[in-house]
Amino acid sequence: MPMIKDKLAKLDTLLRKCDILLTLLHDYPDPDALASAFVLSHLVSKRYGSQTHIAYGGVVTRAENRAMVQQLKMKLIHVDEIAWEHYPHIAMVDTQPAFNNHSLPRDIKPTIVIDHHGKRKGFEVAFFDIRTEYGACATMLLEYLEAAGLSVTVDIATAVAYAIRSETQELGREASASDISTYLAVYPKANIRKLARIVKPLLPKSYFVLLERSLRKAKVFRHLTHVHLGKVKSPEFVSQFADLLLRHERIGWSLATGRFKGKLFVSMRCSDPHAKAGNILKQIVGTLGSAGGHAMMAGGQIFFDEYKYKNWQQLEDMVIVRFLRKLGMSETTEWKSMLLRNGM
Ligand SMILES: [Mn+2]
Repeated sequence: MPMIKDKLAKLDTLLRKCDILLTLLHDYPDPDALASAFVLSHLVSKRYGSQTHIAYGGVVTRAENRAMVQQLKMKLIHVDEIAWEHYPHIAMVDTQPAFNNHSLPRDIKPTIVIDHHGKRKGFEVAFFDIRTEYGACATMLLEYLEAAGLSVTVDIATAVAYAIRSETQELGREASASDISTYLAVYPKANIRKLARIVKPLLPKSYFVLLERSLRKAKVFRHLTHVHLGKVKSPEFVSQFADLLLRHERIGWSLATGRFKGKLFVSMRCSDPHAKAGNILKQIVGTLGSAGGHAMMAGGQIFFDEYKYKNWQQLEDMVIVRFLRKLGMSETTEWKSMLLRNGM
């Protein structure tokens, strides 16, 4: 890995005298973001003797993600409690300054960006490593740890194993050869009991209530499905339901929306590895908000402007009309209830 050795040498020059590093995650951090920060913090504390803090915005609601934080005793600080000026160096993982899915103040510049999403122009940092061919950002971080000759602890192995599984849907979605070989390398070192508690956590009653309500609202047309979840307690549920609906055997595209804090969150999934879900959702959202993603998965947010839209439903309908148009379908499509239709 000559490239990674060069990158590590560059990190050395930047962080050799670093007393404290803050790693910032995207809001509502997912397992890939959590594991990436966990590995980076370990690397930096072992290699440079630095203190490390991890910050996030939003909340961690999803049962699996909460279990991950608890089982691996991850110490996280909410951005509301961060005094940014205390950190001479800030790293961002699984996101970038030009994205709007994180809580980095506009006047603060990070030193380090390590991500696997397509590079958005308009930011300059001393160190960046962006590899879009990687299914999980945590895979990239583990390569740094190995290049540094540091051992993979049980908790790191557990975190990375779960991150790769969850981010690539059990290695079935956009997993590269590096993701697979990393997963196979960390799995034997992971704490299998902890991993099981993370993969299959106990679920609160509210999860089942939401599941029932959401399935009732799910609509299908040919190989397409969508659901408007309405008001959600966390945007995490939107991506979770887009994933779930795509598992329907007759479905090739799924789209889920949820209303949260003045924004409509949209998640889109596709079963075709050659699709361009990220680009399609960017076009659907257009200038109304922001969106991004990969071939088979995409996410975005649209601000609900009360002067522009009659109500939330108008905005939700508009997203579906644009979704149909992008896939070359008629806008007058008769959506049917997923559960009530015979034979579905
Ligand atoms: Mn990721």
